Amino acid sequence: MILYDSLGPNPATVRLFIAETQHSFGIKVHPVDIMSLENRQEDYVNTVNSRGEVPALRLANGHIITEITAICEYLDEVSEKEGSLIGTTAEERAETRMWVRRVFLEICNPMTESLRNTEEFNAFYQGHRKLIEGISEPLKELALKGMERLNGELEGKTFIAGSRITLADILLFAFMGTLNQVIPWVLDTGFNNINKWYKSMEQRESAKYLNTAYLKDQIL
Ligand SMILES: N[C@@H](CCC(=O)N[C@@H](CS)C(=O)NCC(=O)O)C(=O)O
Repeated sequence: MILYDSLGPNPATVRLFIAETQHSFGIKVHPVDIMSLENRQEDYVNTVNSRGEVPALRLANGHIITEITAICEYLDEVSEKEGSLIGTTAEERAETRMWVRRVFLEICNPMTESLRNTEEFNAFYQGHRKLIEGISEPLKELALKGMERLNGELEGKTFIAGSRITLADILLFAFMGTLNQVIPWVLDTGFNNINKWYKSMEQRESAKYLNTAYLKDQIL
């Protein structure tokens, strides 16, 4: 398998997920330079991802899977390790997917779109994404509202779904851990339970996969 990998929260989610499975998939990492717009060139768009986005996973049979939750769920299913980061029963899987959806819709997506719609990033995304003037601040407010709610829901829990680590934790940690480099407010909200949870995620072995420099010549 080949993982088309790069900077940013979406690729980081997949790398961290792979690390947390503790399984060696033998995936070759293929770095894509999004800063030089390699992902928007004909070659990548025609042969890897028609949406011009990373990450993408090329399977051994040549088929390509995109969208981070689809990639993570696929890898979880083919992993030969005991356990699952989605769930081992129908109820656990439903619970994980519930939290993944909440975390993505209420926090990760508004956070990312807030960044994309800042003046600083406007030129970079122009022509590739739909940008709306003046929307960055309201989206930040939405993400903060989502974080406030999650902060309350984390009370007394180790992980977002309770006592087991799931894709929901990995997703939020990957987004906060990468986006804070450009919008530092994501780590500076003062939400005590989120702060405690973030610090515990930072201590995990998988956290080093936030760093793309670490991936040079990696087989995951
Ligand atoms: N819905 C996609 C989102 C992927 C995405 O937005 N990736 C970003 C990197 S974090 C990207 O490709 N950015 C490059 C660009 O917009 O030029 C997924 O779930 O994988």
